[in-house]
Amino acid sequence: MSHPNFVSPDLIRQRFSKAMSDMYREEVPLYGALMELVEHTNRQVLESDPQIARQLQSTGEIQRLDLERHGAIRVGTAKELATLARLFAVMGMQPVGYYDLTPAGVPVHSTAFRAVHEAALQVSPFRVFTSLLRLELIEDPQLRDFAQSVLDKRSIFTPQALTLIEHAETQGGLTEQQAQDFVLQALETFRWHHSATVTAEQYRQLSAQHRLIADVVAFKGPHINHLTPRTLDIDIVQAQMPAHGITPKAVIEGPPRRQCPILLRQTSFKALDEPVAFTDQADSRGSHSARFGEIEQRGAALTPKGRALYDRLLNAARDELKDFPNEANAARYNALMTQHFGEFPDNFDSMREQELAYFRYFVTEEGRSAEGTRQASLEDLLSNGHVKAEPLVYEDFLPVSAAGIFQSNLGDAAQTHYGEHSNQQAFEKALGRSTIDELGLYAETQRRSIEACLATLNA
Ligand code: OOG
Ligand code: NI
Repeated sequence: MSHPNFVSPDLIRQRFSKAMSDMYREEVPLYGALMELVEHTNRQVLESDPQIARQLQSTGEIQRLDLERHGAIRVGTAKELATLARLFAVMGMQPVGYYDLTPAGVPVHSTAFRAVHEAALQVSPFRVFTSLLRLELIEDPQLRDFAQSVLDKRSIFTPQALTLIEHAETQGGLTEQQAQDFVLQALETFRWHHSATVTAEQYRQLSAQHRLIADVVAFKGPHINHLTPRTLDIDIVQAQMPAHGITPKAVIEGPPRRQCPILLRQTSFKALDEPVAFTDQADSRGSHSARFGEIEQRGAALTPKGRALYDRLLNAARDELKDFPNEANAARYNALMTQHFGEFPDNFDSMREQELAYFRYFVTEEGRSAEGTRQASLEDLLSNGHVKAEPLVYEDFLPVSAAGIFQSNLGDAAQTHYGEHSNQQAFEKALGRSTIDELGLYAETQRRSIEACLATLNA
């Protein structure tokens, strides 16, 4: 039972997301510029496209659009990951999905912490893509031991944050004062630190192994490396970024532009070179690049059948390109994507009829005022206009896209080939629990909405 004096986890998450955004805006000025561009574009789209405005109104997404962000962090040890899971749980966030990045030459595996119920997502859809470094993939045993010993020494949580997590777990929640303290204390874990925990030479060695390893091991904590707003038209933002002093990566990750957006499209700008003080230097003479900017456009969540079709078409386009998409082959890549995705129906009725996407069902005004619909089936209610279907928005990430985002920020070092691949079991052991299957969550939301419609109209 939740205590009447406790602040709801959803509200804590909403406040935390705002605090994170304020901190990042202060730390990374380009983030502010990107936010303005996204807000401006979203206003434009809503004014010029009444259908999108209507659809977002029906689903309630219009109210969460300006709040919508995802962040990303990378941690070094099982203990850090397990404690993060407890910290995020205080804010109603659970680990959803498992992403293996080793096929793309990035020595991590990941999950996304987020709210899981549509009502909670409505209050705050804040998500954090969280990666765990796979130290076992460092070939040099001496360097591996060194990295391990540096990580074992650090503590990425403030003592007060740890106490408040325990309070939340034993009391079942946090009071107003505790919730306020928690937001401030939790934020510290994600802050950027100018001072490194290793010498310049140790940094160089870690970095030579993989730049990502240096990013995780050489610092006091898992600084948030990007915070991504949601745009309603990613092509407009991508085209306008240069005019705002922001250079985007060569291609937009995810599906091509469509009438009916699906899954997730993302683009990013290159990591910034930032001054860093190594332990053997008195001033910030060194530099490190980790933090970058990203934007995303979200579309319909796909069913297993829709996702299989997406994966097949994406692979076909990439196989035909015969290379990672880059500056030189970007135009050809876009053309191949458009060509292959011609096979994916681009209207919501077909996607619904062929069970390619998940939908939410709503009783219409007509439905509310009509009588005599008792025991009608969902299809009857749809065809007589008493119920309408809106696509369910995709709340997760895409492994191939995530790899593309990692790579555009890591450069050549990301071409490493690892013999060992997916290891969800090891990840979940480190996490201290299993990850949730995202497809089950969408199916549940769809089912709840159908039941609610039938209960209203067939009562
Ligand atoms: C995460 C990269 C993946 C996304 O949105 O797919 C990502 C990272 O660089 O830590 O952010
Ligand atoms: Ni991201």
